[in-house]
Amino acid sequence: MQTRRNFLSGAGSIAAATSIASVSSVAMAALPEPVMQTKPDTMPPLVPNTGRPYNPVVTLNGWTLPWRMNQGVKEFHLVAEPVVREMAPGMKAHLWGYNGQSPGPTIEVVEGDRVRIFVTNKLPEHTSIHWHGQRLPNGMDGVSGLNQPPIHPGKTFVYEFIARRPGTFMYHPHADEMTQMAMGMMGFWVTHPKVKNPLIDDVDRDFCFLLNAYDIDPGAYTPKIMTMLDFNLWSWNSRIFPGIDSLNVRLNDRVRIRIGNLTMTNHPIHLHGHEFLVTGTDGGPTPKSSRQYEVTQDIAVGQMRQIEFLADEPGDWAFHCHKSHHTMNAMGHDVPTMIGVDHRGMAKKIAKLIPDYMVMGERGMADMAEMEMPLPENTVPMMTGDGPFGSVEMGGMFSMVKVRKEQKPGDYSNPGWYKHPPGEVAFEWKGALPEPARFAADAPSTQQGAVPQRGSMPSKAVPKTDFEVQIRKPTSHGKH
Ligand SMILES: [Cu+2]
Repeated sequence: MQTRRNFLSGAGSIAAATSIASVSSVAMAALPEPVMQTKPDTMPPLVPNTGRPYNPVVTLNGWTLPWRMNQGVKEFHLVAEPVVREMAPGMKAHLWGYNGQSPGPTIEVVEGDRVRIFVTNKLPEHTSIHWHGQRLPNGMDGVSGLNQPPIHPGKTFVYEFIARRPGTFMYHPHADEMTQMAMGMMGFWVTHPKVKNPLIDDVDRDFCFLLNAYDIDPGAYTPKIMTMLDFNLWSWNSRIFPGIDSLNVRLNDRVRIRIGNLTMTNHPIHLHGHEFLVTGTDGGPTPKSSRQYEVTQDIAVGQMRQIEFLADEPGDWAFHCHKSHHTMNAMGHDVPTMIGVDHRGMAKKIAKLIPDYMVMGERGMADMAEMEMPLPENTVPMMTGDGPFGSVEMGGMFSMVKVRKEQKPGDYSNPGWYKHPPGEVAFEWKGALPEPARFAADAPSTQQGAVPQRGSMPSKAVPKTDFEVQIRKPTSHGKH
């Protein structure tokens, strides 16, 4: 639950106001009380009530950190600490993060804001924070050892700089980075434009999330920090499908999605049913002349991308990483390919010894999605997610953009499954199937040694019984 103790509440009793006034110089010098959040739900946008106005973002399965204004400076308080993150219903991970969550809260400011961030270290080892992508004084860049001494456990450091350019940014430690990022320490940062920027369009909905990855054995709780590539949980904001909320929008909304990649590999992020423009990268808004419509945008390690589209097609549109191993949960690795292998005889023999023996994967892996297999405690199936037509057979980096006519402006709640108009769903063909026509090359195909002529095209349908294949095996010493 969110605890925003007294520092944000404007209206208080006279007694409270008096006591604040009487201690103001002390109170103003003190740190802002840290705000904590432990729920993994997508929180509604934090509409600014102090400072310059802007259209706030919505952090997928996350939240925005409240601030206090102190003599014109926006003050935030981040607490680096161990956290418990529910990655999906049924699976919790013991991670490190900020203010009760991994990732940490999103920080939203306006171009030109002076920002002061207090960072308290409650980890068992030192840390620091690098403000990825920002223009700032060198000593505020957060590389431990290079720009500053490390923040030791129990200590608080202060970072202060002006948010000089609008755009999409991230924050993460630059101290024992491999461990701390593998443990989930990262967060999002959005700097909104101060005045109307010709390259930054107004949008109705502005979503953001980080791509991250963990290696947690089924049944375990803590990530293996030495893993470099072979992660088994591919997540968005430390959530895996079906734990990732859908992005719910109103029909004809202009939608922006900001994505940052802090995994160890690239992710081609793919949206169904719409084309989008890449309107921003690490360096800021893209020139309009460089924009082209896409349906997939690859996001490399350490990069941020902003995509924008008009949500003008109603429905539940898949939105996912296009690496098919990244839309799977744990257990996806080290399973031999069994497609086409007939296990029936062997399975029968083994079943005599082990009555519950089950063969996996001989008809593809789809069986896995619906199989009632006993899972170890604290894990989720490799592919799962009940849809209106059965299992979605997905995991990991998968969600949906739900476009609805009835969705109210500002309503981010899940509208449920799309109700397809009659005649607009793929259906089973119940009629007869014609015999498939088969083609052969013009060159004589049954004559030994015949080679199809260059440029010869298949042109003639022949019955399949005439089709013959010549195989010549090379001998061990290379002679025929
Ligand atoms: Cu991916």
